[in-house]
Amino acid sequence: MSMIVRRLARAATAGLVAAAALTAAAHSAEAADTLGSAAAGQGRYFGTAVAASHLGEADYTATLDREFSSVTPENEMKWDATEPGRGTFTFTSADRIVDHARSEGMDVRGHTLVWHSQLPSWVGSLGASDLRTAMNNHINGLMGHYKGEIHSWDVVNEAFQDGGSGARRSSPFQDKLGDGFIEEAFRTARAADPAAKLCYNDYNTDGVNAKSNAVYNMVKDFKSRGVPIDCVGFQSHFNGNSPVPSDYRQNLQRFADLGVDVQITELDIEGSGSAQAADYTKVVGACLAVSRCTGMTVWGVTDTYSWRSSGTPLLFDGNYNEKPAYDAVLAALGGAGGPGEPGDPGDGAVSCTATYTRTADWSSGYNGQVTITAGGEPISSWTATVTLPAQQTVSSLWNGTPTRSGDVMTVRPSWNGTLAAGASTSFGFTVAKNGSDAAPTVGACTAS
Ligand code: 9MR
Repeated sequence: MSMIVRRLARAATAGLVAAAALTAAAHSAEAADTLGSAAAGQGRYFGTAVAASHLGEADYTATLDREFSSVTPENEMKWDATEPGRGTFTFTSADRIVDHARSEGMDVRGHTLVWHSQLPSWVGSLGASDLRTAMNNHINGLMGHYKGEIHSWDVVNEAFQDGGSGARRSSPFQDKLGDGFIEEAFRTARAADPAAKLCYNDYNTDGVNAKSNAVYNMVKDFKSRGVPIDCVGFQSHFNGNSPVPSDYRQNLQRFADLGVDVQITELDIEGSGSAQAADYTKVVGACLAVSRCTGMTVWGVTDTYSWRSSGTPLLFDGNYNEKPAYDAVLAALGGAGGPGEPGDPGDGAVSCTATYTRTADWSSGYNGQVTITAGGEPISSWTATVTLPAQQTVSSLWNGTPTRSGDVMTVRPSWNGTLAAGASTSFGFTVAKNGSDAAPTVGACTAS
């Protein structure tokens, strides 16, 4: 991709050029060959977390500048970094990132204004009235300093507990100001920079569960009462204990249906090779399937500097080589897929992912659909398994060839085995519930 097209791509995601013009430019020139330009072709940004301390490293900065259209300061905008003493603001490190991003035409996500962690001790020692003043002053201080320069702010981060309760997490803000602190923070933020998108950001909210239900109910309440909120961030830190949820796309969609944008804000997936690549394909596919999913951010440029570096969760290895996960993301974004650079690890490894949706539902039955998406290489066939709850029976299946063994249905292609890298097909089926409304389990997809 030419430098001009790349800059156009960045300008468009920054809102300076209409997305349609950008798409035309990117397509007419040549297939996008960077994450940022390929995402721009889909009307999305593709960002990364950045640490100011690495901006002097040539490989780090070259990779950052070439590939990404948005940056999130990994730690530099947090409270401990920006207001270490009450009313004393320091923006040196954050400014370094914002200045770099602006000089490269990248967007900036602001992370984060009100969070229980990385909070200087003086905040925790304030009484309720002073704490409220300090919270609003902090929001005004940061948003005022960067007014007009931040496309989205994580106004409140991680305010809900893990586990099944859906309760608020204990923090100085929650404990002293009560549930209303979130609403107050968003109202203050809207006034401080009306042009910035205001996001609530959290983790373990990526699928439908008690925690995401609690966030969902809060957003629904905010929308119904006119509390200003524009987006919800899904951090998306995945590993073996916390895999990409099968209902990821549905969860993003239900939030979008409330009338907010959704963003994937801190994506990393521990693993390697084609399995990691397939998971990344799934995440990108989920975002692209939700029209209000406006962009994705991975939580770092290289595995070496990841907060989970031993899990090698990112798209570039320690030598800034593109990993199979990189090829998969680029292909899923519609960029130049196919064979990677000579010596690119994992070249030629075929993979696919299978994601399940219930597309219709009535009292005695439902229709299910499984979408098969090829990974970073073209495939000529795929196999997916669907395990049904014991009572349920399948009355018909289309766009696939099933064989059944007990509760497990193995489905292979009918006419639709051949898929380009990153391309999708789907098969559907009708199920008689026979008293069980439970969802089937879709197993891993295998490709050849
Ligand atoms: O990646 C960040 C790491 O460098 C910091 O030490 C850590 C401290 O809390 O925060 C990490 O970023 C977190 C982000 O700000 C909020 N969501 C979870 C991220 C990973 O811990």
